[in-house]
Amino acid sequence: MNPFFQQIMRPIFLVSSLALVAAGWFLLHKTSGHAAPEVPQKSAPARGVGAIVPFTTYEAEAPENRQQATIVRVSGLPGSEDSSPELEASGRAFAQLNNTGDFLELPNARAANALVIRHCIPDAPAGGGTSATLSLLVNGNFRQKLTLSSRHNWLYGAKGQNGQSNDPADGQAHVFWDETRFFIEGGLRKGDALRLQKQDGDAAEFYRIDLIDLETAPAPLKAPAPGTYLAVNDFGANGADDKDDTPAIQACIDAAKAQGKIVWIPAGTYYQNAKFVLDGVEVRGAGMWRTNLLGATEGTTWSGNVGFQLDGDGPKVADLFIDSIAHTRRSTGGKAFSGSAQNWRIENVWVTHTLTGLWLGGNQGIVRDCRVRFTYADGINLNNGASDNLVENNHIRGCGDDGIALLSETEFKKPPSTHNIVRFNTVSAIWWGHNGDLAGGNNHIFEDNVFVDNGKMGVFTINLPGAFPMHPLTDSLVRRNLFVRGGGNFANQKRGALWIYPGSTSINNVRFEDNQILQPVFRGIHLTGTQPQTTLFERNLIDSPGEDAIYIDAKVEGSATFQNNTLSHLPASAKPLVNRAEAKFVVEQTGNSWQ
Ligand SMILES: [Ca+2]
Ligand SMILES: [Ca+2]
Repeated sequence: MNPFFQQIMRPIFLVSSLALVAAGWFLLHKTSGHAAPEVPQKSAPARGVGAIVPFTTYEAEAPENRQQATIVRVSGLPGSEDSSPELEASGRAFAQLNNTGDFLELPNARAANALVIRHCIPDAPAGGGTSATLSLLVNGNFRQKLTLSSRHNWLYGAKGQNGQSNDPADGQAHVFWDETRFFIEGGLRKGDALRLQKQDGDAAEFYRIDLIDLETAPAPLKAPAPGTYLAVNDFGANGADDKDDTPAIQACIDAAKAQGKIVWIPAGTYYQNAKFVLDGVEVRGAGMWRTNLLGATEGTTWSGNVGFQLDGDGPKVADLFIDSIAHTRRSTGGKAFSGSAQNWRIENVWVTHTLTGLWLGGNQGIVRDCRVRFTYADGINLNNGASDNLVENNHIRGCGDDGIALLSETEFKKPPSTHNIVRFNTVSAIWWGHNGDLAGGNNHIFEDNVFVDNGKMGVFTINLPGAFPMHPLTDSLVRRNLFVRGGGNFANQKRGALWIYPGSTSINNVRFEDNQILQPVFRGIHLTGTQPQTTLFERNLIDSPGEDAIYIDAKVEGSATFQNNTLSHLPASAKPLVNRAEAKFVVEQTGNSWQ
């Protein structure tokens, strides 16, 4: 274990006295129906699971809200080709305003100056999106109009596939939700009633609201210490006009590289038309609510025209917001972060509407305290031999592929990736792929994460498909995670909340300990694939599965040990454990609640 790894293994978070809310645990247990049993854990986390975030999430459908609205929920088990707003919604439910006067009200809101709405308004008849206002009221008094858009959501394609066309003629609709953020004029005091209402002039045929995040966005951060930085404004960038800032900011980056200084981007909105290359350079903004980098043109490559390429030793980006206008093809949005660097850092960055959030190789990097919302593909993906990296306390929602993935591909001819840690993250409402994906390499850890809701697949996978050959996965640990409502019916597979698939290479000595698997849509644990797998499941809880709690497909080879696991609220027609592989797959069971 190298010194870096030891350092990041220590608990890093000092929870401040600010009114921070552990997003995952509290809200989910408040809204998850009948209580799952308490099961003692073998090991204790440094704090509660999931990301600690400065905002509070209010699900629109929650019964404590006032609603003159239609509440829509998933009912029954999804078919393999199903796509629907409720299947892709957080909590698998939402509120819909149809008629003038309809509203959603939070009767007892927290103090806040900013909100995020996860919403869906109709698409244009020929695709490409519409926009419409919605009215915001506080304590019954009109405050402001909020302009919502469906430019990015509403994608189309063949049923059961991840189609990303804007043309409704190309097939079934999916990708129903987008997120938009606003400052609240005049702000909210604790206990105020916050209402979103369809009033005169709010012209969309319907307004679907999945959730609202309320937050007190901090004031703009101050510039770094005098003499340590170069400001992009001194190179011609202007965050108050609508002109392109790309050459000015890149010139500032290059000068900062030559002089060994930080790049400072003050509060403002800057337009970007080519990726910024950071060779070991540090870039800071005034905060994720204050410094905005907007991709202003459709890209032409997978890397796209927005965000940063990280190279060299020590590139760092912190405290800014990245948004892409791209919506015509998933690839044109580009990756907000690409490249392969040593000692990279990405902190307090908010990414949306890009192809991916992070798509990085490299070593000894840290991404933490970031938000990734609505990407066309993965939220955070470490690949290309990436090792000794930490993914911590990020909040990810609405990705078009894996929320957080560790890939160890063979195509780059690099050794297997090793020693990546993914912890204290919350990943929700993924429309394709899985919330978490551990695909090859060794000595990785996924711990203390909250993975919740997924439209098509499981919430956690070891996915080793033939189409993307990976190194074997060995000697890794998945523990103390909270997996909620995982599972989908992609290709009629009834994927379990945990979907373990060695399709082209093997899995050896992977341990699942002290995880809570709540309300899996189909199976809780689902072992499939054709290559050997050897796993241990110890002290996990499966509560309220939709079908058999543990399911082993017919072609699976290898062995699994299940010891001291707990199963509760099994449907009458379901079994605790089904081994269709029989003699080819050895199952050892000791001390489980169903024995
Ligand atoms: Ca919801
Ligand atoms: Ca400008």
